[in-house]
Amino acid sequence: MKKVKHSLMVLLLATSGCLFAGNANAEIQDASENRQLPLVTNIFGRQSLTLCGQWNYIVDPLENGYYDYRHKPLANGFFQNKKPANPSELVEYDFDTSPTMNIPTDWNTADEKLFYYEGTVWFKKSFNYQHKQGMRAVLYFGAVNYDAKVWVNGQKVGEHVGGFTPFNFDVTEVLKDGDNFVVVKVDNKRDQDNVPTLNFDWWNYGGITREVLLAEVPNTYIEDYYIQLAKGNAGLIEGWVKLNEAKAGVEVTVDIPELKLKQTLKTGVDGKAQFSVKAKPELWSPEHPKLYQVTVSKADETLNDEIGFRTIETRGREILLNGKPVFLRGVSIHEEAPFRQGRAWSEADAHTLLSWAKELGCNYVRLAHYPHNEHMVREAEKMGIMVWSEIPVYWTISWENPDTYQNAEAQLRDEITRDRNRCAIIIWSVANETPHGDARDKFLSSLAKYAHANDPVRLVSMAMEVTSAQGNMNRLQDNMNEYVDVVAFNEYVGWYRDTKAARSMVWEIPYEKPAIISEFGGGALQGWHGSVDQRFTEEFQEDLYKANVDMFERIKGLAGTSPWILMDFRSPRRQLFGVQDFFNRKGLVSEKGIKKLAFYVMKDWYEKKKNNE
Ligand code: GCB
Repeated sequence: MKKVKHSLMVLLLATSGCLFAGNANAEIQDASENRQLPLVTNIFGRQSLTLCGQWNYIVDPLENGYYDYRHKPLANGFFQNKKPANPSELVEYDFDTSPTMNIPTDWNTADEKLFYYEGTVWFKKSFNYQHKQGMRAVLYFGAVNYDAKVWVNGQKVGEHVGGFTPFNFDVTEVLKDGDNFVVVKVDNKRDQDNVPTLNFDWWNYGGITREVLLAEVPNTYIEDYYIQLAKGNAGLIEGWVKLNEAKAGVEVTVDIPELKLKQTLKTGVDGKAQFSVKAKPELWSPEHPKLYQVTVSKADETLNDEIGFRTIETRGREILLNGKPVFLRGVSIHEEAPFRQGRAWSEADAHTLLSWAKELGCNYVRLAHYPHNEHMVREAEKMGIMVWSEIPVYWTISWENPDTYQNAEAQLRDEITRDRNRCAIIIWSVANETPHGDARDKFLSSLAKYAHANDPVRLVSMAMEVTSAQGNMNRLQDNMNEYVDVVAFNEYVGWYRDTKAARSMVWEIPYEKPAIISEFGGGALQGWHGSVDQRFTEEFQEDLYKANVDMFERIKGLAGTSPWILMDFRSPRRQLFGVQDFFNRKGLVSEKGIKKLAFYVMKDWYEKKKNNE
């Protein structure tokens, strides 16, 4: 059997500048098993059949459906969805009589027996399909945490690692008219070399956590497009349309009727058509989140989108939105479902979380610590909220492992590909709280360069740590300062350090760049009241916030803040019985949606900041 690496690797090598060469995914056995396609963007704007809903599942802690008793991969694993041919045949599993889960969901909250489970679960969905002449079928997953192996009608179509980015396969050749089935083996075991690594402060929700779709596209289709303002130029819209094939002379059109702007273009030999056109769009901003209807089409294909136009730049220590200085009144958010717990994934989840952010006075959110679902970003855009989007390069990744680097870069690539037309996104963040060192510097600077090379307009940042604090003097020092546009750092004055000292703290940020406090905060159990000296009371948290905002007034060049965090979230690291109960309690809002006292401290401060602008 011919061994091939996953196509992801080929793509990665082509784009990474080869600083780190490696294979982000496991080896797969045969070329016919790899049907992964570059990401098809604007998936919700395409003709598609939903594969959301009830999927049968089988919990498989020993991967018995994948390996034989010698731990060799089975030719006849659960992916065959086998049925006994006669009553005497032994088949020790049956998807159709197994329980079901309503996808998308995480298994930890969908089945209480799986609350702490980390391992393999098999999922199966049957569906009906009729092939249409001249069309291709693309099987799309919004996200699967963490390792997904996918089969259609018993044939392997590919694999993917990384729990928060979309991926898709061309399944045209393996579908048949009538009944079909897809089987996914999902494994969320943590590993040192993964991204994120073994240790992180959030729940490792496993499963098919975002939508699954079967999209239909013409044989030659519009794979991707980019339509945004040129860097720093509010009068020039530029972009490109890219086909899935390197086919020259195909006519494609970009139409923005409200701007009376219609560009008819021809693809070049690379299958790409570029344009650049003068325009005077109303600019998108938190006060005026104007979006335009945009149509990208060719003879047999029409894609509709809503796109906003804004410029984002820095000048000295300022961030400029549409050429004007803006203070980022933010809050950090985990992709954690309000009220019901579990992974958030829907438009409704996004709306609830972002409405709380709005109520807090936010014009900006930090979507921590991984790319959130597409609805979250689109909803933020509609609501006029700027976004920091992040990949889970968190704490102590395997800096020296080329596969780990390739994995991180692939996640960054897919995050940018999915959201490059979302004007709400102003910052790509490549890391959170990483330990200083040469290998880490090489890893992170490569990611920052990659982000800049793949997105000509947005800013790049990362959440750093304060490394030198002496007495009341804090100094930010990080070699990565030269690779980022915005320096950001997490500080926990009043919680992990220097309790009650924030009011006398002095900060020195020795870089002529805007600075954001990407995290600060402390825990409180909603409804627990007591003295300002009593940890975990609402009063302690409230006082910590008062002292911190007082301190912020004295930080030169402070361009924004995103307190940690909007809502209490599940974390296995938070074990204090009766207080944490596996929740990180640093939320300004409880998991039940009740606001804590500190919420109002931040709200008042943001109101003042806004009025002073
Ligand atoms: C941090 C991390 C964040 C944690 C938070 C905490 O610095 O970036 O992921 O949840 O602190 O609560 O300790």
